[in-house]
Amino acid sequence: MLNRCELGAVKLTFLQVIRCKAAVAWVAGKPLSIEEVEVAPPKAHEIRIKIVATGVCHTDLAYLCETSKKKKPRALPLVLGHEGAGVVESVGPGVTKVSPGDKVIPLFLPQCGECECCRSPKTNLCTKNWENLELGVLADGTSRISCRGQQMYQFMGMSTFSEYTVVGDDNVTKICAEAPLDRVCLLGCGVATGYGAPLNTGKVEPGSTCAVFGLGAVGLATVFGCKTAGAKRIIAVDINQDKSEIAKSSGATEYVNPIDYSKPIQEVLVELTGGGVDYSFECVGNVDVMRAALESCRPAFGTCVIVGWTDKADMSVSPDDILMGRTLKGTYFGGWKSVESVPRLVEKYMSGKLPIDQLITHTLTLEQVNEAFQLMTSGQSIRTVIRM
Ligand code: CXF
Ligand code: ZN
Repeated sequence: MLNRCELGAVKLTFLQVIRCKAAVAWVAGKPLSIEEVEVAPPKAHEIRIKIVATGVCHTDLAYLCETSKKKKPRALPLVLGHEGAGVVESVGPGVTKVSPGDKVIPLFLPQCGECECCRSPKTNLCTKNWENLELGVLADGTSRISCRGQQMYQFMGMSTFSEYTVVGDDNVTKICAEAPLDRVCLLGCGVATGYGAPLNTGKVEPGSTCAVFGLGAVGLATVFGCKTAGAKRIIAVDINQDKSEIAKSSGATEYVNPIDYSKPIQEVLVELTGGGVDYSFECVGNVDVMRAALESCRPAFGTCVIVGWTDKADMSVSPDDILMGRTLKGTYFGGWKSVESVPRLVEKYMSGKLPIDQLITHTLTLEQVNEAFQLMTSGQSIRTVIRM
């Protein structure tokens, strides 16, 4: 039984539904539309976040526009966005790790700390609530965002293209109070994924030769990760010549444009390196580029890491390439155990050891989210950040 003093400590708060703006995907492949949505209070073990900034990642657009090869069609209507940062507005019962006012980054990959994967040092792929996150709902099978009475799916349980969202408490991490949210939001996906790929998944060794395919935010963070790992040669590959300078300032030692050659880029790289690279990274999400990246690796011990996301087609691999000692791996969220690692990556950024600013070429409003997609597909932007 509670005594008077304990009773006095019990705070009863009645949380209200919040009406705010969100970018809604009603139809696959069509522009998002800005709507007034209702964001319900957080239930047990959930956190309602005021999103301050969100990056626009290529996966948001690919998910909206590409048809999955898997049998399931995309669940619509949907609120996209999975690279956000914000401030805790309220918490549901049972939440202990954050309080209102804390700065946080929502995480599409949870870290529950309890599942078999969380307990293993071999992987970061927490299995908590996995099916629901993929479906676009929270742990109880529903979403907290609705529009004119209709439930909206929450992309990967996130929906950062909304002024407010609700996420599970294993899908969030508290970061330092000084962090600029319109920069560190990129640690919610692109920069964490790219930077971790060579360090955690490829395990690039000092003196190695690396090739990075695709020089968006993920690819450039991968280049920087290769540099951090001590790679001697880092060959940046992209069909957009405009990327060559930023690739070099991110740590690339060479830039190669496949358009400049009549033969396949893998043959060019094998020749350039006298047999193939030690490590290659596919940061596009294109199955033909994935094959090229694998074939760029040297036999015997070359490793190819798939970093870019797609589910629209199968990739083809010649068994002979694998038989001859090449390793094909994939990375999800750069191999980072999310909750514990993202605050450290924020600290790294704050101390100047992890560049993010140069990747942010455009800052727009939520109303301009479709322009952000256009800037991305036309190759004009590296990352657009939406400030709410
Ligand atoms: C994706 C992978 C699929 C879920 C959302 C995030 N990675 C990078 O964009
Ligand atoms: Zn992403």
